[in-house]
Amino acid sequence: MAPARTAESSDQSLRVFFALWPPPDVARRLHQIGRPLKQGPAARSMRLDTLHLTLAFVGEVEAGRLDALKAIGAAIRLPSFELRLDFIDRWPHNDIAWVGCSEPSAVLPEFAATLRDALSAQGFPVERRGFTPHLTLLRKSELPSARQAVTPVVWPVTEFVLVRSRRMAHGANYEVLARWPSDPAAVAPVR
Ligand code: 2AM
Repeated sequence: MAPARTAESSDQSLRVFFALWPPPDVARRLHQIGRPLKQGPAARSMRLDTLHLTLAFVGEVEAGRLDALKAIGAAIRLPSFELRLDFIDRWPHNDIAWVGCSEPSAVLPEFAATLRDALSAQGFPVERRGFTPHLTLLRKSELPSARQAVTPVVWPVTEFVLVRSRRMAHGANYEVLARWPSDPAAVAPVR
């Protein structure tokens, strides 16, 4: 008989990414923005508990490499900062409706770049396409592809997380594997 495999045996592969996860009150306000936007028969709202802003999508990794990912997260300091999400838009290439910042803080792209460099240096595949900070509200949306201002939602960012994604029949299910608090004293990403 083949040896039993535990849920996290080292040859198991996991789909993972680094993200900012909104606190419950921010998630609720963002979810409320998405609700009236559900245009089109196939449009699907992201569930309240799944809202996030991706910093670096890593993709499938061997479970045995999780410690290396956690070491990367632990070695980078995220400055504390505020995100002011104030418009919605839709990308025609993938039909997602998302919320973004018209005046993005420089911290976010700098931090995402630092994270991606660290991942790359450890041999993890990272997407090199430009980083557009966005938080997906709807998939398969038929919202017009034109920016629309929304009542700003201010998100005090106090941590970043490593997340596992499992694809289920009803959509993705996310599990936070590790979290790192931001550093109020840091002014730029430090590695
Ligand atoms: P999205 O919100 O723009 O779809 C988990 O899949 C998260 O990683 C999603 O939030 C998704 O962003 C993001 N992501 C970035 N690149 C991805 C890729 N190549 N495949 C799947 N998800 C990706």
